[in-house]
Amino acid sequence: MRIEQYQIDEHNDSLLAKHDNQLAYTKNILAEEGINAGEVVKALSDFQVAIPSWALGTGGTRFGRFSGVGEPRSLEEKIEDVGLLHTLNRSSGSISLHIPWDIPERAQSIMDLASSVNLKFDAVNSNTFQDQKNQELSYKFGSLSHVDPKVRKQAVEHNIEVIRYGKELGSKALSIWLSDGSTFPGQSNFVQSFQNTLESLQEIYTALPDDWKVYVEYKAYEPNFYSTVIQDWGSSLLFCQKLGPKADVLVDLGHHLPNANIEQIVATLMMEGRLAGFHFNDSKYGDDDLTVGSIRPYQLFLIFVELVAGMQRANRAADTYAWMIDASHNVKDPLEDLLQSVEAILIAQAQALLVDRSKLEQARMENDVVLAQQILQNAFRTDVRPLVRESMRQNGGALDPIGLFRNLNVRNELMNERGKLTVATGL
Ligand code: RM4
Ligand code: MN
Ligand code: MN
Repeated sequence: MRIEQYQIDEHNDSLLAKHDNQLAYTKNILAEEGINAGEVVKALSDFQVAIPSWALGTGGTRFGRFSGVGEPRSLEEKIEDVGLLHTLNRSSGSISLHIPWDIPERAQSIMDLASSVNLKFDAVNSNTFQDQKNQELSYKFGSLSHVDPKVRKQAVEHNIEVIRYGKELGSKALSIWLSDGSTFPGQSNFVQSFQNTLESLQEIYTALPDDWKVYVEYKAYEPNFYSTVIQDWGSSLLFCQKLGPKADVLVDLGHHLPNANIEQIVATLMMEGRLAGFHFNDSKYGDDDLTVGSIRPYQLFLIFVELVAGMQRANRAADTYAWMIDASHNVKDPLEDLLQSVEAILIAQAQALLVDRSKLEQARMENDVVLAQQILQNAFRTDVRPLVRESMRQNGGALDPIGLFRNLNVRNELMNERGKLTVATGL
């Protein structure tokens, strides 16, 4: 299914009067604060968030999975789905492939299909957290860190194969998330596991093309429950520093222990120039992979306050980082959920752009704690949704992507095309 431009235009026309009013009001209140709303809209229009190929189907928990309808059955249909998202919001212009869940067998036709819906290929993701059919050696007790060099070799080769697939599609980065660790005390030697992992990563690093990066993702626990080899940003940074300049730290919002100050981690990584990018999601308890901004929108805003500051300090454009949604949709329609997540990201970014940085610095210098809090919360409590809608509209997208998705009965249409009982690979 494709959504045509005239359908978006008709939809926008029906909402334009209301939108114009809201936008004019927002512009006015921002102008009173000396903020140019047009610049904020421009920054939002430039911000693109990648969609992972594994997040287009209904996810499950370890207790079960309640499939939706019309889920994509192939990589082609996943590209079609991301294309639909991007047509609606113009902010999801790339897809991140997971190997081997989504192997691009015919690279050229996959690339043609993607470019026909204006998509690029983001980082490619390896998978050594599961065993695949016909796999020679098991990853039950680890992959890159395994005590047996033969298993490590197999895992290294898999990563190099993933780079090969990515090269064919024009990807520029390999994302590695390692589930390696131990579930019981005594099970593994921390130092040996670290060193084995480092050696394996070094081999992968050597195989990286010159213009590629490797993103090293950390996670505090799960699937291992006692220790994880790359458990936190410190270990991840350590690996990256030992590997070299092509390795950077990937932060997944859900991969921290409860109440971690993620915004401070972000500030530190950016200070060191080692932030690769983000896997966005939200959580209340663990790696819940919920819709971005659904549980802790203030935390998301505070993270963006640091991201915006870090990008300005480093004079780096937003598209030099990797932004991706890494969520699982157990009860919502995956496409609607992804639209909500992208919107939440743009809202947080817009709010962060409203923060009066020089006033904030002055308040900090004067230890005016009350004022510092007020400056942040004034920005957070501003309704920036008209700016987000305007950025999508200016890019040719819909003023209300979810509204249009529903009006056009997209899910129904997909169900008619693909059938009721389809199950996508993924989380
Ligand atoms: C992990 C991690 C990775 C993702 C897998 C599916 O928890 O977030 O980024 O590839 O899940
Ligand atoms: Mn992740
Ligand atoms: Mn995760």
